[in-house]
Amino acid sequence: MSQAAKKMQENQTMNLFTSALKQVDPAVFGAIGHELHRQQDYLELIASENLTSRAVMQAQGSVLTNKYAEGLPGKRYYSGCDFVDEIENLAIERAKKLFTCNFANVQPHSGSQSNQAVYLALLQPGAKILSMALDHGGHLTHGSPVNISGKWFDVKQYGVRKQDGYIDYDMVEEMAQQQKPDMIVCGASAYSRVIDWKRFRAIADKVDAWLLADVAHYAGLIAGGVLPTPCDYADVVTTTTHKTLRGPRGGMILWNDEALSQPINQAVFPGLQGGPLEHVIAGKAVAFGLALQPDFKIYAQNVVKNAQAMANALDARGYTIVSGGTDTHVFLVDLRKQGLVGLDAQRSLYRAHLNCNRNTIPDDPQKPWYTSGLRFGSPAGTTRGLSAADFAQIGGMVADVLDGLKENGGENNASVEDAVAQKVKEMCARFPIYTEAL
Ligand code: DSN
Repeated sequence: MSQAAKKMQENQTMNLFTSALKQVDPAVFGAIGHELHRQQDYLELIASENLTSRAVMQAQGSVLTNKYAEGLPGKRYYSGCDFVDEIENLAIERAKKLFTCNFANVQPHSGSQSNQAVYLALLQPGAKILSMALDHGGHLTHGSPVNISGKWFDVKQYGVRKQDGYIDYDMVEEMAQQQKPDMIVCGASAYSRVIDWKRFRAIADKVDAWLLADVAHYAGLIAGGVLPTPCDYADVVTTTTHKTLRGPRGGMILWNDEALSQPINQAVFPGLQGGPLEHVIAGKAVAFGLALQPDFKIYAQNVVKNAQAMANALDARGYTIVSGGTDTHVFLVDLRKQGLVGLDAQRSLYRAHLNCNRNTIPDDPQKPWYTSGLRFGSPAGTTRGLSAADFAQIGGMVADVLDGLKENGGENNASVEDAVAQKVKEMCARFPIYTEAL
């Protein structure tokens, strides 16, 4: 090898292990920096998002990203797994403690894959599922026709009562008796009320169905003790780890009956996934450790108080809250009275630095791309340190923007949006987040 080639190889090796992203890839580094500024200057009101800890992000950005570890701790298909075993065992033990259950699989890459793994473990193709309809607050993976769950299973769906927006348990029971499903799925992504897990168990028992509770949205509130746990009632519980639980993006499966361990673990791997993301699992371990601290209980309580304060403020300004309010971190605004479309409202709020997502409301006359509703949530703002009084003020600012949009017939109202954006930026500056993106 020539001296020049040797030198080049040395440089590359040195660069690979020591050079920072800023030098290696200024384009990606720059975009990450812009995202940091966006998170600093916008109020995050998307109910499924949160601001995870720097510690979680450090664990995710670690050397663990290099390791293959198919299998489970102590039983891997690759060698060199001592330390990832230690980390994955920490995640499992902390998850079990946090949710008071006997078994946990922390390998699912997402909530969606957690649900797929449970279907694979417990059902055959063509099996019958009874679940909550997407436009009533359910989730795509609960049997939507556009999702694999809706394509591979025979799905019937329950919803909320027209008169009050609460889950219609009598309807669930009647449908279960008629349909005799193999599995009932409960849990939701846009439902703001306490879910009666015990009633779901009773219904599932009447028809001898599996009960799956998907608590992706509620996990942090359950861990924080402000919502009841389904672990005592459901055969299997699935969740994400990045929403109210405030960890890295990922999924997890929990259960109590040892007889389910083999089918569930084998469904995750090799049934569905390959190598687990051990760097993300390390982030999960860190997040679960933080959620076991006493102050996480205060956080969970504040999340609910803050969502309620914001929903009340919007209600006081004449906006319809689906089901009349919230017991959780999330609520839906029905925009039909104002004649607004969710897409226009979402865009207008974003110009005012208020970030939320448009969402279908029960029996929405609009298509899912447009919608007649907006979904708001308090997890990220509460992490930032905002109080109920701040959230009441945010509710007022949202109402200002929506009123402005209505006055302009659903078109931009730049003067209102700009004025609110200024106030939001001031509020964000009072509650700083990360100072560095990496
Ligand atoms: N995308 C998540 C949510 O916003 O609720 C669910 O998949």
